[in-house]
Amino acid sequence: MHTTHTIALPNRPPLILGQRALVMGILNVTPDSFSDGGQHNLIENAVAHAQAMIADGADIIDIGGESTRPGAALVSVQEELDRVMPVIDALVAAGITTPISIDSYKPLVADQAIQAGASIINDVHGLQGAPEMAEIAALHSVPVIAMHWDKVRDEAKPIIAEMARYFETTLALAKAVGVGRERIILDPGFGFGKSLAENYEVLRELTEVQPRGMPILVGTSRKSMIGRLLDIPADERLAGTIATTVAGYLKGGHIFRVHDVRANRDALRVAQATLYGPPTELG
Ligand code: 7PM
Repeated sequence: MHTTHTIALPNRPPLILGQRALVMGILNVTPDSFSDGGQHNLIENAVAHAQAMIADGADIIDIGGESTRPGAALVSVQEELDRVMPVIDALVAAGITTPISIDSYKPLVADQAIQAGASIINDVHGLQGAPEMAEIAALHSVPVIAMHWDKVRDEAKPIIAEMARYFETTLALAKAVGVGRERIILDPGFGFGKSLAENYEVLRELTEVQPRGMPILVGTSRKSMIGRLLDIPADERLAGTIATTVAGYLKGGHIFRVHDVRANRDALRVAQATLYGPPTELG
């Protein structure tokens, strides 16, 4: 049912993707996220939050300094660096060995973050925002999460086919600088330029995300595809999020980017036992 993949990371054991789903914990370091008083406090709180997510079973920590929400205020490179870099340094200083992904479409931010200890690029522009992004991935030999976000797409065209064309471009840009597809994780980009119906269509047809057989990340946590359906605010969307996580797993998803690590991980373990039986060792 799940395709299996071993994705090399620099200075770390590889990511093993397959029947055991990986959980990526979201660590937002925007001023509105951990801001009950100054920069020092923000860093301490961010590290504590990362440690709590790791204790809850996070396999990857995704750190982002710009709220990527469609329509959100843009943040300068310097501002994003100022937010993200002290936190990465503090995570490394705290001895955290859980792989860190950098949620940024800015090549300079990705480059600095990797030099400081991040080992995965999470690019919501799918390597199509800046030509240097693929080069940064090549330079550091890191994997890339390539998310679909096509701001100029023809909304009359079927989403799955449009996404396939988009990812063809992503893979070609990567290949041109020597980043093979064994280093790329596809992400359909839930909530990014898609209608409510399209978001659910993509979740339903997750195995049809092209090229088929590549690893897939699902990022639905607390998103409007849940909130609009149920008419509830972000802080009440956990049950809906878990439904999308389990649905995405049953449809072949490999990595789940979530705010609520423990609840989603528990649900994924139960879903895994349902598909494959309980793990023989620790799974
Ligand atoms: C609305 C839309 C509100 C998106 C909040 C968001 C993804 C990501 C984000 C994703 C990958 C959020 C976001 N979403 N990176 N960054 N995949 N790879 O929920 O779905 O944090 S931003």
